[in-house]
Amino acid sequence: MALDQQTLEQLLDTLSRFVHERLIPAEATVDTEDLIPDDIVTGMRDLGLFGLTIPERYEGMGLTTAEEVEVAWTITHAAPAFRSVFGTNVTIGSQGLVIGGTEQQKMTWLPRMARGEVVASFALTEPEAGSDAASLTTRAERQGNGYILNGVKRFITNAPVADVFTVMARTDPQKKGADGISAFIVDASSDGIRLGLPYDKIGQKGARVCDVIFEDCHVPAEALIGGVEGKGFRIAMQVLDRGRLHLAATCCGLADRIIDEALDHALDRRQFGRPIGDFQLVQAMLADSRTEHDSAWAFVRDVARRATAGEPITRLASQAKYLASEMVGRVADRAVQIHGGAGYVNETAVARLYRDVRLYRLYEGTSEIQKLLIARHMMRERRELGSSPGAGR
Ligand code: COS
Repeated sequence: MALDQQTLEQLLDTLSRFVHERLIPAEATVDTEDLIPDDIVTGMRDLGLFGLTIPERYEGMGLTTAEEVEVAWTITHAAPAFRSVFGTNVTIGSQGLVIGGTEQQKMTWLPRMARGEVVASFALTEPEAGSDAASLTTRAERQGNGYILNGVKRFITNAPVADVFTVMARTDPQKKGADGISAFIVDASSDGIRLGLPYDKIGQKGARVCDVIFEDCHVPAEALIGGVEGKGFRIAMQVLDRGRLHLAATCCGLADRIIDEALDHALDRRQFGRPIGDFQLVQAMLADSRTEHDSAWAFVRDVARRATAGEPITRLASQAKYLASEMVGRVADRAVQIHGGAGYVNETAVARLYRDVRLYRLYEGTSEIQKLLIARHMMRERRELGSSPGAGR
């Protein structure tokens, strides 16, 4: 259910204060210690951030997609590792259940996810199945009244702290592609689950990522999301549609923050007897960044509005993610350039954010996969509808 405008603005104001008073001051320490302090996680729980998109019926805030992107933009004015604390509960970790879960599955897990009592992770990627997600080989073999899971899931965000996983696994080995894949909601405390060591990433320090290894892990039949086999890949793709749009909004929030950092530096830093912002080559970088952010953000908001109105957004979500993730990469690169040598040392915010934003062109589908998806949809739309509508239709 949509919030009224005043409630939404109050929420965004509160989050903006949280970002500036609690998160930004903690960024440098989080980067060096690779850990988000417990009091910040508690603060996020108190603000209801774990349940932003979970329907109110299951104790979440039930934000519409249009509202969700405003929240994502606001919160990512701080380093993106903070968002990842609750990010999987809000997007890929919970949405499989929201989209395809049975009432029983929803009642069991969603209220606890919304309250931040459990952390939910999304386990799709494997060592040999990254961009080609439909080639995954993790097996879910029917045995008695349940399934036995075997396989390895790679680069799973929040796995080191997860209480529950949405796991995509092959229930029908005869079907090689998407059709043989089912989705399961798996309690992380089940026997037969082992975690790899946390990855030492180049950025987003504090965000936790590791492999998850299933070795004869028995799950009950009730763990099959929706109670029907063969729907797992489609569920995962629908989850990613919304996840990609959410990520696009976070790219825009980060870009806006980075532009502020660059602008402050351009005004403060003096060379040749004047602020470097007086020089036209610096001005050009600022102008390009501002313009690129504003256009990407306008597009993301438009797609979110369409999603809220119930329009299909698969292609548009890929466009938004591609556009915004490439945009924030360029914005961060220019900000480092404006900072000069200071932009290359980790005590400077833009140096850390430059490392952080690199991930956006990779996860939840690389830029190359987004382009492939966009073009595929354009061609299908032309074949089936006789047109491939642009966003301005
Ligand atoms: N919503 C609903 N259904 C979808 C869908 C979506 N967004 N996307 C695909 N499907 C359905 C298709 O309609 C198709 O079903 P039908 O055969 O009944 O039509 C089925 O799923 C298979 O889809 P498709 O043929 O497009 O699968 P491909 O193997 O060609 O894979 C890509 C498509 C490459 C786009 C997919 O594997 C992908 O997104 N890869 C990137 C994965 C990713 O983002 N990984 C990051 C990990 S999560 S952090």
